[in-house]
Amino acid sequence: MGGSFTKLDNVHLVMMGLDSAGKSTALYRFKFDQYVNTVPTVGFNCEKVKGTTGKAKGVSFVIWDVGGQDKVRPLWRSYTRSTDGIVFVVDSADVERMEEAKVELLRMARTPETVSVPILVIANKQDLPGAKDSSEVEKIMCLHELGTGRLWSIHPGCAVTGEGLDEALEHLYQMILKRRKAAKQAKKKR
Ligand code: G3D
Ligand code: MG
Repeated sequence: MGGSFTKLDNVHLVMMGLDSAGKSTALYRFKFDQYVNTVPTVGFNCEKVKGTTGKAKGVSFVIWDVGGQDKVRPLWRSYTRSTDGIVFVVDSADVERMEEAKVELLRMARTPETVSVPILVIANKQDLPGAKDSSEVEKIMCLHELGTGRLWSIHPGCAVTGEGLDEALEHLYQMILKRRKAAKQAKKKR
């Protein structure tokens, strides 16, 4: 992991969320900048992706896409242990499953390994009729429960068209830089 925060080394990200939220679609959007038809993920997918926007331009992201079906969720822990950032993808049109998504997100966010890892929530599937906008998703999922001490942010997106994804990734990268900077300053003070 890591290295100096000024050096543009590989940034490791883990993508999580319930099955069918759009994680793999988002991953292939990042990778190929086009729509790729996905099949339910068995095990995991991993791709190296170059950032395209703002501060994240040219930065290499290694993105792990971990399957979301309930029987593999216990495996999430082994991926979150040494990651720089977490991308949590939510289906904004599936209000019925937001409670389940919330429980999984909070459970994951509270594990000791991830307490200070920045979290980007993507309110995905904004193209669907009836999709909740990101502020509604934020309310329904009670994201304030992530706590004030934690770096987190929610962004609207559509993995099918790619809309919103690059901006969201750049924001996550900025949070990662912020965390590295804070960790470095804390080290100096000691
Ligand atoms: P997962 O990896 O989180 O399990 P997938 O989810 O990426 O496999 O996506 C599950 C389904 O949601 C796919 O449809 C995919 O095309 C669709 N999807 C993903 N992102 C979006 C989006 O932003 N908008 C819309 N409308 N659909 C999206 P199928 O039909 O193949 O199951
Ligand atoms: Mg998948």
